[in-house]
Amino acid sequence: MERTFAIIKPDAVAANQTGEILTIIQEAGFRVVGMKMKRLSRIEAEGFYAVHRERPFFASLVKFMTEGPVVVMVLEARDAIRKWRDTMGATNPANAAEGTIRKRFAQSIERNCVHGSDAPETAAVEIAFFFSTSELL
Ligand code: 3AN
Repeated sequence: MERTFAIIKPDAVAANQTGEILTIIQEAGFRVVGMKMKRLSRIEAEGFYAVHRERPFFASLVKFMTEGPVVVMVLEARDAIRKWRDTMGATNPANAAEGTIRKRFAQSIERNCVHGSDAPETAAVEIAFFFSTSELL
């Protein structure tokens, strides 16, 4: 079993898509081992996306990620990291495959409704960024 970190981003929470996205997650066979709703501070969003600090879209990304509440989650499944990225679809919804969450709900490459870790190392860092061990059930 593997764990990955997921976010339902402010665009999807504001559009009341949280329930539908959770249904997709559960029907895909993930076990939700941690979940909370919170509003990211600027400091948290900058820290979380620190690898993108030099990118031209960084300031806009931080503004977007702090504009309203998000749902942060830890998902468990066999091959969870790849499986969740496949379920989300491509970063740019224009390139996302039919049936993926981003194809269905995302508005743009920035407002793309969900996040998923891209590798085991980043999953471990991202999970620890938001959850203590006792919050993973
Ligand atoms: P992913 O979320 O698919 O792993 P990353 O890690 O490359 O994609 O990008 C992190 C986030 O930064 C994306 N989810 C998206 O919100 C934003 N982003 C990525 N590339 C762009 C871009 N070219 N323009 C605006 N925002 C972007």
